[in-house]
Amino acid sequence: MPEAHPLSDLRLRGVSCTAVEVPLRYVLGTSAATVRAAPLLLVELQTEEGVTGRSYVFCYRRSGAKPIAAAVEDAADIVRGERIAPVTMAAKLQRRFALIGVTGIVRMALSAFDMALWDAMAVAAGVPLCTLLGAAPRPVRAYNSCGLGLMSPQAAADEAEALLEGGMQAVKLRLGYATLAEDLAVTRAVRRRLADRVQLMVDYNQALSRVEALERGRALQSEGIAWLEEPIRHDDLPGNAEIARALDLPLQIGENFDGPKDLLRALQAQACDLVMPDVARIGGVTGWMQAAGVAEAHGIPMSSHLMPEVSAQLLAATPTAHWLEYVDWTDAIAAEPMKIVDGCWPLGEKPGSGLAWDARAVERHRLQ
Ligand code: SMN
Ligand code: MG
Repeated sequence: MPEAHPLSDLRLRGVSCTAVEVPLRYVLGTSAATVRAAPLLLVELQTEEGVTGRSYVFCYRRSGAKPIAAAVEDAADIVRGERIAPVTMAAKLQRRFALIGVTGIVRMALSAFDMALWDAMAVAAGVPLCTLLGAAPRPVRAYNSCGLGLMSPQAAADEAEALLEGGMQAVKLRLGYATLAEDLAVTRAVRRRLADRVQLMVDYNQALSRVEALERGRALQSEGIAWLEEPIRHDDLPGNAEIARALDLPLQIGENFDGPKDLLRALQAQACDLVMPDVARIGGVTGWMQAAGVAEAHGIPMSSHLMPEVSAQLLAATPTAHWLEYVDWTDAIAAEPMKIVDGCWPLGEKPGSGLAWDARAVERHRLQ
């Protein structure tokens, strides 16, 4: 275990970014795109004291890696030499990036930088990130979000069953076929294959119009589903509010919230029953903790989106923690892939947010 350092004495030296593309064990065909390999940007932050902080973000497209890396390096240049202080640094960086706009790629870069800062602090303190945030490490309930893209009912049922390894108690199915009949056929095939105690979430990836969402949502209400995710455009708040009001199914949105204010606006508009921010869009650890306070104030359960390593740490410190979205994407480059135990992500006593890479695997999957 590395030596602990006083947090008052930790200064930013610099960052280095590495883009990789990791193959997915389960191909993920959503109504929006087919993901066969995931482009990730790995961020490594150095301090003057020799402590390293790590983070990564999913770039969605290969072309995202370079501009996100450029913005991470720009952010580090702005606060280089300063004492590591993520909240203070976030305020300064948001001012500096205000005119280009703290959204999209810039938001992802600042989130990645923030996560690496927090990781460095937790590593320096010799404690898991959740401990630094005031929470005791505990197992975090996870659903398996690998695979279960658009496919035949039989193939989906087979894949759903395979995804229960590790004692998983929930899986997520992508919907948004051409017809409601196909959505229903796949949902029923999967539901029939799973034991009653296994929860089934469904995700439309914003495929539907309001009218279609109401029709399909009503049809799905009696199919034993735990939540209906992103049936329509994520930013149509009145539309989402109408769907949330009309259906008994809990409406889940949040992976596209751009900063904590988007979460606040969605809850003020009563646009959903559940939220699932993405740590790389909500503003890193700093933005997540602000969002968690807003969710708690509204009594809304909060789940995560991708990046399960840091998300598990954050959910342990989230008052209304609901579900961790588990994906195995970093297994290909992890020094030690995480194993789900009894349906939970086990949070141990390892310092930081739990990221350590296998250097040779990173080299093998590196994007030029
Ligand atoms: C999703 C989004 C982006 C990439 C893969 C999967 C999906 C989810 O919406 O919720 O996991
Ligand atoms: Mg989704």
